[in-house]
Amino acid sequence: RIYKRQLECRADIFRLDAPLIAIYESLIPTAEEKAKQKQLLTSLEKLVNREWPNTKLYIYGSCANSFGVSKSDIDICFALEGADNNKPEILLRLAEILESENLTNVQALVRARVPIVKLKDPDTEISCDICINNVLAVVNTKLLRDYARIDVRLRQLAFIVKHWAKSRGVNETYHGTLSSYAYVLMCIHFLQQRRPAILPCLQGMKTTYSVTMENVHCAFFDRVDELRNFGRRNNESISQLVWSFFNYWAYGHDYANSVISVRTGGILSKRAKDWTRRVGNDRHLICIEDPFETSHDLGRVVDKYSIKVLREEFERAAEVLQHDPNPCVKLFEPY
Ligand code: 3AT
Ligand code: MG
Repeated sequence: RIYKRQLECRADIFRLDAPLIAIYESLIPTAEEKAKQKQLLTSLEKLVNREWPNTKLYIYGSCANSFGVSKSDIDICFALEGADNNKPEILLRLAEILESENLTNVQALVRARVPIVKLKDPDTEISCDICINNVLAVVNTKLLRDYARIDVRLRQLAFIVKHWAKSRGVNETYHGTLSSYAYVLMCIHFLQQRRPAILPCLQGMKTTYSVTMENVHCAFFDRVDELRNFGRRNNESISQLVWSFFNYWAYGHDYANSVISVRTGGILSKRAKDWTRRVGNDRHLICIEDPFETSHDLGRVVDKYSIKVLREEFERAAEVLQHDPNPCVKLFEPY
């Protein structure tokens, strides 16, 4: 299957630039929506501070990494020292407090891989997930946001890819497909690989930001304002990039041997990472290295059924972009 077919890009691909940009723009949350998210965070922080004074809530995930579309749920991290051994009790207490206020759909999911409290603000209809001390997620949120500030084509590509994945039902980790976080890493890696490159490898540059969290040393170059012109020697447009992205994952990627790695800005071998066989539930059928937790494969949720679904969807997208008379509708058609 690999290298089965690399299509020659259709000549009129540029006609898709305007509609793709229009879709991207329609998905961007409004300033009003961002302000409401901030307000909700502030009022939640006040509630939390009544029980736990001088603590802070941090937004992470798509509402903070700049890859959030309109009406996304807010992911919140409650930073509380010494809480790591009794997260369930704290989350249950937090749920009690939130329920006694004006919040609805409050639910503590204490047995999840990342235990959380879910809630909804009835005034704004915004839903939130609050977790405790998931600090690495706050750092990977910053890494993604910093990449997005270098070249606007990353945000455009990632919005289109996320919108496609949600429309086609392949953004559901509990069904064995990939998280939004994984798709954004795939987009960053893809733009690092263009020639000339559209994105640099921030973790391969001089360290200007570093923290150690959960025994993981996180270091990268974060003065991204200095990199605003980085991708200017590459003038590929969004239609070409979307086309190439899906062609890469449909026909170009070597699923048997390759690991994509934003951390190194390149491809690693599965053998070098010892990701060649199934260990427990980790099958490594599509390998996406976490930039900080390098033993963590974001493709580990994918199983032998869902890998087929994913690859068929990549191929479908490539075909639609190549041949369909109306690709911007067909690409996002509900499955
Ligand atoms: P949506 O717009 O909500 O689909 P998102 O970027 O908020 O996209 P998630 O809600 O799935 O994505 O995840 C929230 C954040 O949690 C994103 C990332 O900072 C972190 N995260 C998610 N999955 C992982 C993972 N497997 N390993 C480390 N961090 C993760
Ligand atoms: Mg989210």
